[in-house]
Amino acid sequence: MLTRIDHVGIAVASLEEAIPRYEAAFGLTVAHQETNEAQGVREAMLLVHKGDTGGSYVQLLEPIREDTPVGKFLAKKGPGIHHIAYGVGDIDSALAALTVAGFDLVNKTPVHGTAGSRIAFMHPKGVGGVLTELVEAPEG
Ligand code: CMX
Ligand code: CO
Repeated sequence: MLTRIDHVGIAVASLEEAIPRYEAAFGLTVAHQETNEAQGVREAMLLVHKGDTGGSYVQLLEPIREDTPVGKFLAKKGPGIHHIAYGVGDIDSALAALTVAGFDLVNKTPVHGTAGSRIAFMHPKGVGGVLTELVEAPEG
């Protein structure tokens, strides 16, 4: 079902502060930046590796408000790893299979993710405390 690690999501207080750290440490560059109102974040994707099935990224996440998943996480736990995201070829069949297997899905149907991708989250309680995202890359 899974085709790659698409990204590791990292909660940060400030993108302006966090991006130069990844540039300086690893020479990564920002491949994409956007605000996703529905997810409550400003995000920057830094490319780590280009693979056969799509890229692998570090996703830096700055909350746009306190009352958002990343805003609440920062307030409770401080900056750090927020979620892991796996690539899938067909997110609809992946979600159907996870539903049959009894997993608790935050998104029962896909929602809008980075750069037009389709994404869905599994609740961390059902995955050993790991907030888990599935990503179907956009066409082309
Ligand atoms: N990783 C692991 N556990 C987490 C977590 C995370 N990122 N966020 C919350 N939790 C845990 C909390 O520790 C808490 O556990 P306890 O009950 O043991 O204390 C529990 O989940 C509830 O935490 P909460 O702060 O009350 O948060 P909510 O219930 O309001 O929301 C969740 C939790 C997972 C439903 C919400 O964060 C969510 O919908 N996440 C998916 C969307 C998202 O994260 N969007 C931002 C990223 C967008 C992107 O990647 O593109
Ligand atoms: Co993500």
